[in-house]
Amino acid sequence: MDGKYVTREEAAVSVFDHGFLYGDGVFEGIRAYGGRVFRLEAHVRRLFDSAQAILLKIPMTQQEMSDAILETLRRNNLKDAYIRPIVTRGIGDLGLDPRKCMVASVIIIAVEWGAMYGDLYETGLTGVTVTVRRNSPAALPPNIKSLNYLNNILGKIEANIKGGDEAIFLDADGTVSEGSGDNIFVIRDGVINTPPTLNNLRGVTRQAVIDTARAAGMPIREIQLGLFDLYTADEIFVTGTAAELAPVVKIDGRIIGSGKPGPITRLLSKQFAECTRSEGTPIWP
Ligand code: PXG
Repeated sequence: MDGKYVTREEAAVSVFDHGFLYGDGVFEGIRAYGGRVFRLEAHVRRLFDSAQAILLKIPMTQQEMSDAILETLRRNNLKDAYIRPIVTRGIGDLGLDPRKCMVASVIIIAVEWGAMYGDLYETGLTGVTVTVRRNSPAALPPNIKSLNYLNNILGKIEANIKGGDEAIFLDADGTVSEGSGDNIFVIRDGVINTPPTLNNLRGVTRQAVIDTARAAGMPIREIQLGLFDLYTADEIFVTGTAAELAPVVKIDGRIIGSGKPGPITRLLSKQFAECTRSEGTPIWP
């Protein structure tokens, strides 16, 4: 926290921090696999891009941020971990004006972490499209990974109520956007489709899957999708740092393809696992 290493119990933020009061701040979610941090530079760059978009000055360089993340992992002796860098606007008063906050606060949380969905990687997730629409890019661009996740949480609550494992968001026009914490891919006739990133987060996992598919010569394209494309897909999967690559086998009661994780999803999943095992910045150089 702000350059000091503290225990879980000691780690506390002020009630006057604008991150707490208003969600005024940005964050990242990063994974380490077998002692290597997956796509560290891409995550740190996105953190700084998010900060730039909300006019938040991070009081360190990208290199210093990467070094601090690696040092946090070393101090906790973590090899397989989830890392949560957070930058808040810092301590201000009860007014909104960010000019009252003199210095941004930097927090890095690192915890041990395994797979998120357990058996669901084998059996597949149930997705539900939610009535709450993804934040409009004209209001709060989904590209900013901000501390204000209420839109995502409202979708997740709706999915929970409707008995789904993940919420699938549409935007105000009914165009497919993303999940509550992951990007979406839709396969039809051997072509892998994913929405362009105007109405969703530029996922690091999304990019890794695009890179892997292109390297393997698989047809992949960024294209706007609607509900019909979801319901008539051969395969669907979602991608995220936490979710990794998770098959979706049912959406709104419609069975997708065979109702089991499809062959392209399974192949990409295997290729992604190879990436996470072989790529990455070593924690101990
Ligand atoms: N979209 C949104 C809205 C996200 O929050 C992704 C896509 C995937 O991006 P990456 O770069 O991780 O491939 C995210 C990921 C969770 C959780 O509990 C997920 C995220 C953040 C916090 C929690 O699943 N972000």
